Amino acid sequence: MKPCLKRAERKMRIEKAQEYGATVVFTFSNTVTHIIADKDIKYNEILEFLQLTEIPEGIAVTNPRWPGDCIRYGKLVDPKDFWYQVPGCPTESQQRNPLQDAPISEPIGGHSSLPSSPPSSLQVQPRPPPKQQPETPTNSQKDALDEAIEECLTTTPINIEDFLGSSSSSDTESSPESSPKRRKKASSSSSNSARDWQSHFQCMHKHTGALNPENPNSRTIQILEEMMQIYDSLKDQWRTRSYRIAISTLKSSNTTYISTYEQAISLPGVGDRLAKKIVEIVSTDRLQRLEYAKLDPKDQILKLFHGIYGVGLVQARKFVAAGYTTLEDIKKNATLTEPQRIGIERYSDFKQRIPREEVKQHGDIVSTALKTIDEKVQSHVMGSYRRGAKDCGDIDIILTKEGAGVEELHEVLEKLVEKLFDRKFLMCGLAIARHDDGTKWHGASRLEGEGKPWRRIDFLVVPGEEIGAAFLYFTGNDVFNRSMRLLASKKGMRLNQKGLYKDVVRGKNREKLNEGTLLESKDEKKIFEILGVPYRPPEHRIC
Ligand code: TTP
Ligand code: MG
Repeated sequence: MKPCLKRAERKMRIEKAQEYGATVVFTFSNTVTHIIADKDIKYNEILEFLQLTEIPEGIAVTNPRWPGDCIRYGKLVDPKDFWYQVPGCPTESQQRNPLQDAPISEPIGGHSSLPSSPPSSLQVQPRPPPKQQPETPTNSQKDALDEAIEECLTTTPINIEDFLGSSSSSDTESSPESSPKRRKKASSSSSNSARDWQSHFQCMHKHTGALNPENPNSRTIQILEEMMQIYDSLKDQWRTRSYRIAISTLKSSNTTYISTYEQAISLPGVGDRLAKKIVEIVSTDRLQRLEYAKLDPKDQILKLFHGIYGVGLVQARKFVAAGYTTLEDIKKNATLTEPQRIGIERYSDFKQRIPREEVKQHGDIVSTALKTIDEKVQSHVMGSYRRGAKDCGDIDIILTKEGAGVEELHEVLEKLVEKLFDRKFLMCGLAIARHDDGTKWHGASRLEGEGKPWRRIDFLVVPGEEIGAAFLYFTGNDVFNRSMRLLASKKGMRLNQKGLYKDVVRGKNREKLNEGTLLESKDEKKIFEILGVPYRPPEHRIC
């Protein structure tokens, strides 16, 4: 079933959907979650074309207005709303969807193998509201920026199209010059309105990441976060994004207990489905969709395989499609690269979170070894460790030296790796990526002692001049990074792990025609300053 991409509008829609994280497939399978038909196609023609007698439950069939509205409203609007229906589509009561009355409906990762009816134990008694919080926080708790953010969050719906659009990168960023509409907007902005639009960005918010037990919505946030993690692990960027926005909104509105549909739907970034889910959580103290997801064997297997080092989602899906159900199956039957083989052997080691204290010990071993190679080379533990996490997924270490370029640091890295293998700290190398702008080395390390687990460790070589931009990038988290880059882009600048630039000239398709002029790369705080963002210490960069 080769798609006809001759129609320009269809081609454009496909590209746009991919830009926003959709995976477009040209053969029908159980990984499909949405079928988007051209506007002149009827429901029975779709069935005929797909050679089906009915559309399997859990798959939404829509007209092209649906993806457009998802982008316009910055969330997944309900594909069952009548204006998205394809002509001839059976009405809800005609559809045999046993889940339709339950407040859940989204399939995860395209699987529709959900239990066929909601558990009989579903309770509908609303959970009693937690201890009431004072309606307004004291002024001393907020600064002017927080107030602007709060005002913006409660009065202005987040319209993703305002800051996403014809994208320039995988992060779907765009700059003010990317569309006439946006150009006009930017040029007519007063400083106040500039502040307003800036406050939509995650990087303008103070985030501690820790769940505030005082927040009356903390249970709702906790369950939504679990659900988001599942979507995230399945690389479902759309749903992950809308959950993230909703969670961020709930974290900000920490004085009101959100318990009704009306309250939930009035929150910025919360649409019909999420509002229903919030009500379900408040009413039943749990989310059925989350429980199904945890039970669904196919989701579990996909997650298991996707967790292997070196196995991406496409490969993981292939393993599932080949009928493998265990790591042992893959090990015995699949053709694997050496890193993937190690990824399986050390699966449980690599999956364990690493206690902060242990990350520090690994970091200390590296810095001690470095001193014997070149006293002036420094190592810094980055990622979640720098953000103050109590445990980390891996150990990210930057190697840098004042005045040194990549070539000099490459040599240091080579010697370091050799030394650390010799002293049996490094257990294996998994990948190495050498670029002109730096080198990444992936491997595993282990502390001395019986039965100590292997830990994933990454070395990143960063020239001394670029350390500020690298600190910013490798501290993360990734959403914070995207927000910062997006903000830079809105201001006509460009931010990457090497620096902040201005005057980047872009071509017709947003391709970069020059590198631009470097504004700052060495000093992390100056980058915040130039962007007009209040400096956020690493522990406040969790979105
Ligand atoms: P990671 O080690 O993947 O993430 P982390 O250290 O924040 O979390 P974990 O404890 O699970 O290891 O990446 C390190 C930083 O690199 C991350 O904080 C931000 C940046 N980064 C991105 O900006 N985008 C990405 O896609 C990745 C993988 C990393
Ligand atoms: Mg990390």
